Amino acid sequence: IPTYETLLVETRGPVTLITLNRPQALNALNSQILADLIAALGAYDADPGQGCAVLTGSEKAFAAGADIKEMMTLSFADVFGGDFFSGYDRVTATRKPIIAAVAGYALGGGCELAMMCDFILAADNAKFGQPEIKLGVTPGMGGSQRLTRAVGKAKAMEMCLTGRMMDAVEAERSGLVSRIVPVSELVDEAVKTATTIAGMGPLAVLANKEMVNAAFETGLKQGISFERRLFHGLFGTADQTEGMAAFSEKRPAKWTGA
Ligand code: CO8
Repeated sequence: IPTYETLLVETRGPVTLITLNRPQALNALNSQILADLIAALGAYDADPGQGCAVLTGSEKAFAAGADIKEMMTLSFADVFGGDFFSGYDRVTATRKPIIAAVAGYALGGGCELAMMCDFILAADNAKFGQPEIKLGVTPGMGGSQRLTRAVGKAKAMEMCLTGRMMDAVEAERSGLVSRIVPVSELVDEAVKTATTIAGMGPLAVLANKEMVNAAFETGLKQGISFERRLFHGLFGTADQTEGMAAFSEKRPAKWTGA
């Protein structure tokens, strides 16, 4: 595994654990973190031995936002001309699953990065927010759209307009996170969940991720049609034959990804 300036990357069996590591700035997302993340996620996606990734930060902060100090002197020409933040599209282009394991602050771009992952497991001390309005700007990495789809207009609008934070209990109640776990168990629980996913048939994992994402991106009729066609397509795979045979023979399936 290559080493990165702003990330710690390790594998735990079939799980790639990526830890944001700029503790001096509460993991504020600067251009080096983006470059490192793109490289690490690309390597994960390309490695057939890896089936699920976990993206986490520290106990104090998943990430406290885009790096304000790096951003403060940029002009309109810089950000529009350079399509600032568009590099994060590479995170959502990752085909294999990524679980965000969030402890502490997930603010601004940090909340947006967590929402780019496939689902969020929250530690009991997690705090989510889109405080950009306090800096005279708005979310710029998808927050206004993904937060609204996740928690509905009322909460998303209030959070974007006031910059208030949502704690883990409210985030779970609102559908922003799948579960809450004690902060000391967060990474282990996320790796355990990722190990379960990595133990599934790899083609079925890709198909399930694509179709749940389609629910975010298409209308109902189109989404249901997309689901059905992908479901049909899996009947062309050896893993469908094996998975159903294993069930009827009461034994674990042996996936080949074929
Ligand atoms: N950027 C840069 N540095 C940061 C950031 C950040 N987002 N957050 C924290 N830091 C730094 C602090 O400056 C401090 O550094 P130093 O020790 O050198 O002064 C260090 O991290 C520790 O932070 P604090 O001392 O502030 O720690 P506290 O525990 O007192 O407070 C908070 C923690 C509440 C998280 C506080 O740090 C904070 O409010 N941070 C900023 C949160 C924020 O506003 N995030 C949104 C940023 S904007 C964004 O993400 C998207 C912008 C979209 C623009 C679109 C353009 C196209």
